[in-house]
Amino acid sequence: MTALLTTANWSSSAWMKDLRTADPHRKFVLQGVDDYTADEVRYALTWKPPEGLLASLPNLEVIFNLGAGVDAVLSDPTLPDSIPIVRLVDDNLTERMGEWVLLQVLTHHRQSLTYLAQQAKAQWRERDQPIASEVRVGFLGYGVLAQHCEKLVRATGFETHAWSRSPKSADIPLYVGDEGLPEFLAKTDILVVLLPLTPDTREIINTKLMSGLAQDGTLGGPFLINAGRGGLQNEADILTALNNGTLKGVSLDVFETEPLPADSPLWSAPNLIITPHCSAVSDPRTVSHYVVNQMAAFERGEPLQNIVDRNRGY
Ligand code: NDP
Ligand code: OXD
Repeated sequence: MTALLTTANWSSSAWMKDLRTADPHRKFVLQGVDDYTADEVRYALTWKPPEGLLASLPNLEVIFNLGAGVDAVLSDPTLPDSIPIVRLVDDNLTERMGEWVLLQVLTHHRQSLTYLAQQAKAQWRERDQPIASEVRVGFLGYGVLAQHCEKLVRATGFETHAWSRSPKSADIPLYVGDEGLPEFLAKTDILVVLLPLTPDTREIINTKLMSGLAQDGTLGGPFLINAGRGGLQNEADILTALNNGTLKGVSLDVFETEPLPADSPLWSAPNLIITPHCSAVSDPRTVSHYVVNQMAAFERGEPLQNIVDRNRGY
């Protein structure tokens, strides 16, 4: 059963090689390069598929989204509504996100931007350093990625808590829904955003939310870290918050427009770290096995794993 690969700006040759190595018996075809007929395609392996592509495949049975976030695939107005969408859950991706989030938390906690600025001026000046257990790190979203990141941050000594859409058992304080948000924010010194982009979460990072963060913390003001999606944030509000002191520092891996335009004022904003949507990149070496194993299980009549709930949007 043929699997069609479409990877937007990723290196498709590496993906084709790893997929064919993971399952030498299956026919994999690359959209826009290989010859295939629309009728033969049973699986679409996609990252940001071109609008209309999935609707043009009459015998499509499963859509495998090659990333964890499915906002791009769900934004196609022609998306066939009866086909299951499987999203990516991959230990390698999760661990990479853990590294990035811990790095950003420690960077702000240990005042690295201040020390780098001092270094540029050959300035030897020790700053007061709060201890990690006095700093409260709050996770907006508490799914696969945030749960892993939270454990790492907690193991490093920080106090942690989280916010999610629905209640669940957790061994940290968990705040739920609109009612839980104000209290969650009021106890947060470093906010880590790992939400999916849905109609409910679009631009959730705005002036109102940032103003609700703790102002009484030992770091002297709150910090924001977003690796979820750029559409979660209002960038003008973030700039205002940095400039008027509502936020002390920010790390962003995702942006309203990607690549971030060269003339974006974010590039020169104070105390802002920018990374180019690279906190947790899908690696074909591990993701190929995830997809190949799921296709084989599906053909044995077993249930697919990590199916997207289209009503929730993630
Ligand atoms: P999950 O689906 O496992 O977790 C999503 C979490 O967000 C859940 O805790 C969910 O709540 C919560 N949530 C969703 N909607 C709401 C809402 N309206 N109010 C409150 N909480 C909400 O996703 P992952 O952890 O795997 O991934 C999260 C996101 O990270 C992805 O969607 C993607 O956008 C982004 N990502 C970014 C990467 C990068 O390189 N920058 C790489 C990979 C992912 P509940 O638990 O109640 O369902
Ligand atoms: C993802 C991403 O969603 O890389 O996996 O952004």
